[in-house]
Amino acid sequence: MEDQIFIYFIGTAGSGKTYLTKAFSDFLDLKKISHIIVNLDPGVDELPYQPDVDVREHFTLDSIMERYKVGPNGAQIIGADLVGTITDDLKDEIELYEAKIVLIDTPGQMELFTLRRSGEIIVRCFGEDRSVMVYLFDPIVSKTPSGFVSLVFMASSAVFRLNLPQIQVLAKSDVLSEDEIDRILRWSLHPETLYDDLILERNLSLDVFLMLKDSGLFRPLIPVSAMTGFGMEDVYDGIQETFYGGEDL
Ligand SMILES: Nc1nc2c(ncn2[C@@H]2O[C@H](COP(=O)(O)OP(=O)(O)OP(=O)(O)O)[C@@H](O)[C@H]2O)c(=O)[nH]1
Ligand SMILES: [Mg+2]
Repeated sequence: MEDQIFIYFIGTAGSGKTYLTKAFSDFLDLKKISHIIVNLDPGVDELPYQPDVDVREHFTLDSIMERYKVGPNGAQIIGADLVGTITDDLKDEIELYEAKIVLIDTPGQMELFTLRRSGEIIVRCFGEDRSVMVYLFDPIVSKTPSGFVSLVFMASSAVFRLNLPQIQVLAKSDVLSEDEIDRILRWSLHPETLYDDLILERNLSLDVFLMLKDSGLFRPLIPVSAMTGFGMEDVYDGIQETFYGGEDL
């Protein structure tokens, strides 16, 4: 379907991808925008949403462990690689729906999607010009300057690998105090304040920091909460901005 948009939710394990996928889907429901959810995590037991397309219809972590006689970590890697072999099937299943937006919930550990070839294969197969990633910053990791910088590096690696536009969100912002949120947002908007805080905690060469800053990979973080629905409109605006320069989808 032309004009279909693919939104990939990507972040470290437990950062809130699955619940944010659900919260954004609820928001699109309210706006009456047709969309579907694709679950790419073969290891998940329970989901807070009903996936329209589900990798578990093809294989699960348990089926891989049994078939290949491997433990859970090995099965995760095999599962990530197997996804790359069924992309055409998934694409056919997605096309049956003719939905305007396709929300894609990616597997637990982000490296399974960003570092293994299958992530790239999926993005290319589904259509890279119509795709954007929402990168989740874990709220607890984001609280310290070194944690925040580490997440910027990880977000950068996802852009570098998948070559997609990226919207950065501060996930589960309801677990942070207002002061904490303000401080983290300030770092994302004015990275020089981050450097000042960072050198109190860790020794990072100014050259490395300036390289990161000048790479353009610091984005204004959008605070969101899947729990309260906070920030969904801002994420939506960010996506519109990416594709239509701000015009409504
Ligand atoms: N307080 C709060 N908790 C949240 C929010 N979003 C998710 N959680 C909780 O955080 C935990 C992990 O959330 P998930 O959405 O499953 O995270 P994930 O990134 O999909 O996790 P994996 O796929 O297992 O890596 C769950 O127990 C959620 O209840 C949020 O906005 N606020
Ligand atoms: Mg998940």
